[in-house]
Amino acid sequence: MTASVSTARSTRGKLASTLEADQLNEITELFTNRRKGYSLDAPFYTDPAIFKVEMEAIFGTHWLFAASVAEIPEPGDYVTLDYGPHSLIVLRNDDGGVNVLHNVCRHRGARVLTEASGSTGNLVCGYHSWTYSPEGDLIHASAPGEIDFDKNCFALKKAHGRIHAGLIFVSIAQEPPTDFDDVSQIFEPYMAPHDLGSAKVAYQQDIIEEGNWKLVMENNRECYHCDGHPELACSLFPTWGLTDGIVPPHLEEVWQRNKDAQAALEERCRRYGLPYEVVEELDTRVAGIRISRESLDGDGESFSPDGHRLSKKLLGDLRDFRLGRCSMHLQPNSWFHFQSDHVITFGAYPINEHQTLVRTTWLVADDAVEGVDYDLEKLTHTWKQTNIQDKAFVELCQTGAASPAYQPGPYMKSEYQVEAFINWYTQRVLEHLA
Ligand code: 3BY
Ligand code: FES
Repeated sequence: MTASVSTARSTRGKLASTLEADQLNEITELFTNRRKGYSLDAPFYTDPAIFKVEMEAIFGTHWLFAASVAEIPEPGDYVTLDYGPHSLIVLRNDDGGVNVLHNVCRHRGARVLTEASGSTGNLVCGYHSWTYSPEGDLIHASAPGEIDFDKNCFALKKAHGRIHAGLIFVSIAQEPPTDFDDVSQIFEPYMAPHDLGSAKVAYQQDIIEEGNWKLVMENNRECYHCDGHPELACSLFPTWGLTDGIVPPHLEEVWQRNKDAQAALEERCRRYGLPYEVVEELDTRVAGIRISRESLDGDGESFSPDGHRLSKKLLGDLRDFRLGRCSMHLQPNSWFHFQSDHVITFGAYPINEHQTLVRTTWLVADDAVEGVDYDLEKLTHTWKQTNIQDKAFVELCQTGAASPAYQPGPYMKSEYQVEAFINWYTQRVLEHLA
């Protein structure tokens, strides 16, 4: 907490230099006067100045999911991660950890690595061949006839990286919030048994949604719209949005079936020593989190039309396919579905105030053979379709926010996680602006 506040103080100076004082006051007022329980005012989705504030207060301050270790299994493997004006290199080091470096050459600022992923020894800038070690130290900068200069002063700028249960997180803050220490301890026991260290990438999909990143997140945080996901709906019990005690007569039978399946799932988890309690701290923590382990319909194993497994190989040391889905939401920009046979990770990376990159990665056991143990089309079908449908929903809302007729509307009870996301977001920005 103290750490994030001190970062906020040091960066407010930067905001003040890039935004007019009037503009900053206006933005602060918008955040302060927001009508609770209602969707945000239009400028939150359309105003480049607010985007600038978010790039500092949210994406410049907090821990962000970057990739899983399955994407960079060997020393020297890297991914580049771009969001807003930032580009980071996330490189696996010899110690099994990650080096996180700003992808901006210290000579004249060229991007050093231009590929989305790869494997490298030293990092060589393509412009004038300044060469950096994997730790980012400048080790070679030859220019004929040049007087010597102190190379120590021109290392690539470093950011923070950490790995928990095979998930890699980065932060570009000087002092990232320490609350993540506790949060990582909360989610590790849920995710670690799936052992992403012995998983491989089956498929990765990048889509650009023509919408503000918060619309992407809001859409992800509710299933009120899940009738719009016919493929996903096959593996979910059709009881989303319902609360105990208010079940319409035609859904009583399926409600009971879901309850029985959930009880059986929890019994299996107890038997295998897997945690199944719901964690609900979406806006009560600096590193907001939600975890729930939920039964799936049909065979209850995976996101397939009949709930049957999509890969024949169990992940990690798991001993049972019928583990439903263990879903995790992390503020500000990621969500995950862990099944016994595969894991799907999602990250939303803002490009600007009206465009967002959504990266989805499907992971299977590293000894699973494509075409033998899993069919790639079947493995990816449900979430590819769901992503296309979600993209359309987000884009409808972005168009609406740009219209003069747009006015914030009320969140329904089943949208409490959307509200928690918005509460978390506004609280974090207001702290930063304080
Ligand atoms: O990832 C999910 O579970 C959410 C639920 C509804 C929209 N999105 C598909
Ligand atoms: Fe990188 Fe010149 S800009 S070496």
